Amino acid sequence: MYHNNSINNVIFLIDSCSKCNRDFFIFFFKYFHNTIMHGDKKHISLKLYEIGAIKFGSFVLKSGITSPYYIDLRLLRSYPLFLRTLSNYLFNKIRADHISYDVICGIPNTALPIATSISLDQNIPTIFKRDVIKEHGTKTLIEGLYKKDDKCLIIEDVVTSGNSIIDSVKILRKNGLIITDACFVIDREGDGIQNLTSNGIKAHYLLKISELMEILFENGKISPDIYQTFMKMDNYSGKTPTIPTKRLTFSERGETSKNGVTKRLCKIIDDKKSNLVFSADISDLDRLLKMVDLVGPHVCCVKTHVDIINRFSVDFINKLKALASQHNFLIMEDRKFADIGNILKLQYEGGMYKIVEWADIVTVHGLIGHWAIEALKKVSIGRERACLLVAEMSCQDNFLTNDYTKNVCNLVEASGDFVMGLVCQRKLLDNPSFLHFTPGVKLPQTLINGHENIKKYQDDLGQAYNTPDYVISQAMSDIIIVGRDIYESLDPLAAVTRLKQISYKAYTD
Ligand code: S5P
Repeated sequence: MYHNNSINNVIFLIDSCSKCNRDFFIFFFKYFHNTIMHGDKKHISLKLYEIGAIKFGSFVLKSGITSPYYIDLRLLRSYPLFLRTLSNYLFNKIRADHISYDVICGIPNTALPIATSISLDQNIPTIFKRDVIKEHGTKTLIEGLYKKDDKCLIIEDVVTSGNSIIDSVKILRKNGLIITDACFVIDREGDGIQNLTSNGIKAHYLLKISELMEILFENGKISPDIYQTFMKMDNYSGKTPTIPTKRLTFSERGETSKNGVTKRLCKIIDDKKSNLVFSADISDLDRLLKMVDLVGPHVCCVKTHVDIINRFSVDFINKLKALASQHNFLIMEDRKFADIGNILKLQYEGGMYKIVEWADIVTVHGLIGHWAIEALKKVSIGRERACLLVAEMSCQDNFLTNDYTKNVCNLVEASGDFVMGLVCQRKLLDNPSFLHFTPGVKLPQTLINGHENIKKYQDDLGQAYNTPDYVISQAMSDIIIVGRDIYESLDPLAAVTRLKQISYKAYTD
């Protein structure tokens, strides 16, 4: 039972117990949870990513090499519960691998809180090696109690070349300690393990960097581009970083498409320097039109849910169309069709909304397959229209699987010109004529625990958010869709301006 539960859940359970039960739980849990399983690796990887401990960009490492990613476990000290969880994983690894020790030694600085956490939880004494000898007092280089021939286990956060460990081990050995093992969180898959082995140190670790990246990719946290860049690296250790190729401009992408709506949208985006879609999810018709009039000059498209509008009328549509031509934006109806072809046709052309008559773009779920597109195409003959297929959703715990997303991508690629792209959370298609639209976007702000580096946050009904910069630069999407962060803002004009600037810059940079 405990193997399948996340450690956090168990810690919560433990914390809610009486003192006596608590001790029993800790013993029981630690006894059984002594191996690192795939679920644990996933938990660690996603949590490290969530707290911002895995960064993407261009980083010069201690060894002088440039790497397109950086692992910063110093942040762990800001997340004590997770620090403790991770330290527990490491301790279980130590047990599972039957490592013997008298003392443990964390390598300064990042591994010190990890070693301390293990020490406190397991009542294991620690020592620590100073970088420079203290000039006053005892003038010791190694702090903490130990005897000659004590066995010392090294604790480290990340290993690339293994040199930090080897340097410390030399001094510890000179002072009479025996060192045969080192335990660390991530193997960056450089030549660290080889170097440690040739220095008589056996390596034990929780995760390889390639496993971590694969988990992030499979869970939609990094785009195929970033993943491929990583996979192409020599030994994944950052020795030969591949510089991502420059993206085509939107105008260039428009030229690659045969769809008139894509061409128009791409031109608008470059003319207005805005790859921002405003999601006008406002029920009050007058407020909606006022807001669209205010933000219209700064967006490439306005997205509606007409079925939430009180007092919907043809007059409303006429006013919206007038604003669209005045401020030069397209209109998208986010209908998310999901019925059989025949019903979908009736819904698109008829009823009180007559969507085909005024919406340049309409959204449709991918689950119906190619008949949905046939039905929409049939209705829109003689008009310049396009649709977007929903391949991924921003809400948490949704049922769209990777296979589903892949099928939708295949459908788009096989569907010809009527489909202009995808609603998704990251770049999924290489063909530049298809555009990726990503909702679930919010400006960065001080969030949980006051830490700005948390990328993902949510509303109280499961909507999960990323920052615009993350969506365009890291997830490599093309266009952001933003609703509440604009229309609920105290200053919608400032919000829309900032959002468009950040997302257009992220694309063009
Ligand atoms: O996965 C999705 C797909 C869409 S189209 N997640 C979404 O949130 N959307 C839409 O984007 C949603 O219907 C809403 O209109 C908008 C997001 O609104 P916000 O207020 O959370 O920015």
